[in-house]
Amino acid sequence: MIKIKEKYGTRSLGVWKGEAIGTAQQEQIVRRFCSAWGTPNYFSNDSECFLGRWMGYSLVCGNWTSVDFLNSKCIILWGSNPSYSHPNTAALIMKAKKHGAKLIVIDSRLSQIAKQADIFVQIKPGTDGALALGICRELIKNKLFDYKFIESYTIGFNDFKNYVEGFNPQFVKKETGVNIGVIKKIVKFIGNSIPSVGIYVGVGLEHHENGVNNIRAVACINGLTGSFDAKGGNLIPEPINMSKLTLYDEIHLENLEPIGFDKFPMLYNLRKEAHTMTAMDTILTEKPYPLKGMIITAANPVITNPNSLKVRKALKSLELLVVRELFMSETAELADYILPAASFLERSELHCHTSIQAVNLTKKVASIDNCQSEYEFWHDIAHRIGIGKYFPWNNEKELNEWLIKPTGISLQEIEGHSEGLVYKPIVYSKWIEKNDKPFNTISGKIEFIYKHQKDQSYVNELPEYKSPSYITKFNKKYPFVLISGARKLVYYNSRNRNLKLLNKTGQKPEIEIHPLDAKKLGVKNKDMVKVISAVGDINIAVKIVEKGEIMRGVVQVTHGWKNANINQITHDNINDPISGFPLMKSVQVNIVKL
Ligand SMILES: Nc1nc2c(c(=O)[nH]1)N[C@H]1C(S)=C(S)[C@@H](COP(=O)(O)OP(=O)(O)OC[C@H]3O[C@@H](n4cnc5c(=O)[nH]c(N)nc54)[C@H](O)[C@@H]3O)O[C@H]1N2
Ligand SMILES: Nc1nc2c(c(=O)[nH]1)N[C@H]1C(S)=C(S)[C@@H](COP(=O)(O)OP(=O)(O)OC[C@H]3O[C@@H](n4cnc5c(=O)[nH]c(N)nc54)[C@H](O)[C@@H]3O)O[C@H]1N2
Ligand SMILES: [Mo]
Repeated sequence: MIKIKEKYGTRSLGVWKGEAIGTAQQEQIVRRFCSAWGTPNYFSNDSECFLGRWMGYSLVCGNWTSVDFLNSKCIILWGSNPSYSHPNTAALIMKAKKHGAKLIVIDSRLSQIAKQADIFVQIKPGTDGALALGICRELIKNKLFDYKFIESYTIGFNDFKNYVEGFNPQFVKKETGVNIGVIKKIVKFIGNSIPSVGIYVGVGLEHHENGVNNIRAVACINGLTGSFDAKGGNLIPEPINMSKLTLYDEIHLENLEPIGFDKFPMLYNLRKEAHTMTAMDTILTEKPYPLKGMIITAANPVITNPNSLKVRKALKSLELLVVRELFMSETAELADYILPAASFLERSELHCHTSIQAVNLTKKVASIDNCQSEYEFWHDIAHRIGIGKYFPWNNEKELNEWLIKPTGISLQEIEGHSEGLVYKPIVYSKWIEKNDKPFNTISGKIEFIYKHQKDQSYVNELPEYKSPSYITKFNKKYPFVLISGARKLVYYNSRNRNLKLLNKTGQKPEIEIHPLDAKKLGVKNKDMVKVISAVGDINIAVKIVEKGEIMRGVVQVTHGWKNANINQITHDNINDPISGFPLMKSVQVNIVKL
């Protein structure tokens, strides 16, 4: 590290936090280290997870929201299958359904939760914005909106109203494949439930060329129905007042440009994230400056980032690659140093669950020699390289005590509440009390349009809809549309393929395909096919699904497999212009029988 600093400067070292340590305090420790060391290049899985949704909602209402499922009258799951991805949420939804809530699931596949929906809406990948704007048009036409709320608490309604005029049911049907009758039924369900309409957007909407604007369009449904912060709607959670681990207020690195900032300024401006995909090009080209070292913790980008052959080549060419892992992952195999990391069972950390406004402390239940917790690692390395003053706490416990102090809650109190200690009860319609700034947007109101372009944020004024390239630039060479990464119940991203017990479930990499498409290709179950995109190709076994399970012409492959790694064919250089997210769904591909 010191050699890299002397030769190229501090910014030439990056740090990458993966999904396995989530977004809790561990992320803040990594960010703290980056600032203390002097690099703006904090990377994470959030270059391709969650931030697309966060931005979409934040641009409209100033926050990421959480759905008040149990009180909702109409729940819309949009590109999410919690039955597999978040079973606890699925259980809440089923409970709400028992109490009379209607469930609408909008997905390109008949997912597990879609099978339990009152309305399953099968949609062409990447066209969700058109459906959302079409729904808004019908709500406005039928006067199914909260007029008082709109008048006092929103901006841009008239421009938005004019814009959605173009999204008539005939156009929406043609664009999305959703029948006019279904659109009208969705509108009726929403209209009957105002304001208790809870919409949850999943990762299915993020990995597209127009992801953020599509999500903004969805959030506008909440805006029209006044369901932001309403009982049974999308709540605006109140954060806990813990000490801040990040050093952004103290250490300013504005003169050092983060990687990807020129292309996707919102990612850094709003979230202080550098862009992982651009980082691979930077490593290989040294442009705009050399990136020579990377410390990776809890991530396996060789499998999980798009264009994985490029990722492999780039990481391999680094002067220093350190990987903190529990297992010999495909990324660890490339490392100069592999450091054993303590798992969640070996750590005692504070977790804040904003959706229920509760905090809890994980219990350390195991200890394995030489495995360092996140804090121990960053603490020890900081003390060796002369930035120890930023890591003054001797252990996790001291750190946790410092973190929780401003809240007035003690660690002991939290320990007594393994289910989570509520730090603030949930209050609805908080905006009514906040006269000066009801919502956390720049204008303080719900923004149907965004009028703050001067920060070169690449955000369009309106939540504009753009057809995916597979529609506008249909290429005969690639007649199929691939959606990748639909979660299965076993396995978690690239994890756990090495666990014998889970392997007994018999899950294998496969491409899910419509029976008529299979027939046309002349393939049967378990036949091997080559799937080819403009980026690369992979060989994979066929799984023919039931007729209604997937649309004709659409195929699905779950990510995470090393022998049939779908990210070998996903795009790192076709990105959502606002979030920078890669095109991993709506990918144009060809399929050839082997
Ligand atoms: N068991 C398990 N749980 C997990 C994970 C795991 O790998 N395994 N991963 C975790 C992670 S990192 C995340 S981010 C979350 C994600 O959690 P979710 O957001 O619930 O993700 P999925 O379960 O994949 O559901 C996404 C759905 O979007 C659909 N979809 C794809 N493209 C489109 C589209 O263009 N439009 C629409 N409307 N739908 C589309 C897919 O068919 C899929 O059913 O899950 C987490 N939980
Ligand atoms: N094609 C396609 N690709 C995708 C997606 C998709 O939908 N389609 N989804 C994307 C999404 S949403 C995400 S979040 C990313 C996730 O991608 P990554 O951030 O790479 O996450 P994982 O694949 O879960 O890898 C986590 C690694 O951390 C290790 N690990 C487990 N526990 C610990 C721990 O406690 N400490 C440390 N240090 N290491 C640990 C595991 O062994 C594993 O190797 O994948 C993305 N990739
Ligand atoms: Mo994720």
